[in-house]
Amino acid sequence: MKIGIIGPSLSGKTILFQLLTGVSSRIGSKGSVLQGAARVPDDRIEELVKIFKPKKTTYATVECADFPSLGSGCELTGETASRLKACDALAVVVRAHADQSVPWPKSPVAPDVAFSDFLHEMILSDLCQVETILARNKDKKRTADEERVLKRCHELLEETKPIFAGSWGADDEPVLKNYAFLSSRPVLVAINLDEEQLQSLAYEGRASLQALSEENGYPLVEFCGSLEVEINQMNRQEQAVFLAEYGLTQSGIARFASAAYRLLDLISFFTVGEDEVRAWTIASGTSAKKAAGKIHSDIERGFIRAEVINYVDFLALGGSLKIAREQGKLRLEGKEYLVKDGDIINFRFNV
Ligand SMILES: Nc1nc2c(ncn2[C@@H]2O[C@H](COP(=O)(O)OP(=O)(O)OP(=O)(O)O)[C@@H](O)[C@H]2O)c(=O)[nH]1
Ligand SMILES: [Mg+2]
Repeated sequence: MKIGIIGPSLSGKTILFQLLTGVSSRIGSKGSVLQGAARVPDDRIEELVKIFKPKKTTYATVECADFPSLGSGCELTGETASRLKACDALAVVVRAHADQSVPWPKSPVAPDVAFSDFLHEMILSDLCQVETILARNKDKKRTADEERVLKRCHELLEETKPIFAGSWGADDEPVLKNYAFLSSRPVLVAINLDEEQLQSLAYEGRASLQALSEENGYPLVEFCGSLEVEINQMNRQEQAVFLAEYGLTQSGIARFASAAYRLLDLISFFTVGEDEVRAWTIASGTSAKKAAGKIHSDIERGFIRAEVINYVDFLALGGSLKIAREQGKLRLEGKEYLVKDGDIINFRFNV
């Protein structure tokens, strides 16, 4: 599962990507897509570390890809569109700050205009594809599901709506997945502000960005690229004091990573102990047996039972596995159990 960072040129994509992943863009040549993993902040991990004092701590991560810039109208070439399809979600970075030292590709563009340009490009690219499919395969037999989904996609796109904004049922999902239209992906809108805008949350285009976000179900993250660079150099305590001045509790990078994780519909389960406290990433709706396979294929193969307690219940019991066990609060779950976000799991297996 991967989120692609895209947007008009000089909007702040690479700065965001570098701070998220620690990967320097100088490694890649111009025009290539760089990949890296961003740590997903999690207060629960921090609590678990206090309790278990492990030798090692491992956070969940989310895969990010930094794309080369789009033109000033966010034109999507066929090549970029197909490269973006390798991503499960998109983060569109648009610029609200007007810092003179950062040039505009042509003339200044308000962030809502830039975002709706991108949205239209994505819709147009899908519309072309849907029409080609519908025309090319006129006499080809399609299943009723395919026919219905394609028609509905066509309707939405003609109304300039992304496919993601449609209401889809379980029968539609496999078809949508198969065609992999760009606008069927969830989108995060990341708005690069200057410091004053971050403080006042007043900038041109904010209201219409919020309307677009609401209409389509796209979350927004507001950040200030240059401030994030400073925050990145501070220790935890300094960060907290600094962020409080902006009425924030988390850096833009942290908010972005969390939002990307949610957008990709990922959840975490934990394994705990003196050696390691670790978050493991799974898609929501993953069974206990499959989740075990994340740790090791042997554990999946030899799966017997999962001993489970949710983080919330664990904390309510004073953070003691011993007490949880004594009180019978460690549930034994079978292989079909659907793992919940925050489950602390000990897998019992046989090799
Ligand atoms: N003043 C100011 N400058 C910023 C901010 N965010 C990014 N920049 C600067 O803007 C320039 C472009 O940032 P990048 O992160 O490289 O933007 P990009 O979208 O990756 O650019 P391309 O890949 O060339 O399209 C850099 O010089 C950054 O230092 C910000 O919040 N404020
Ligand atoms: Mg860049």
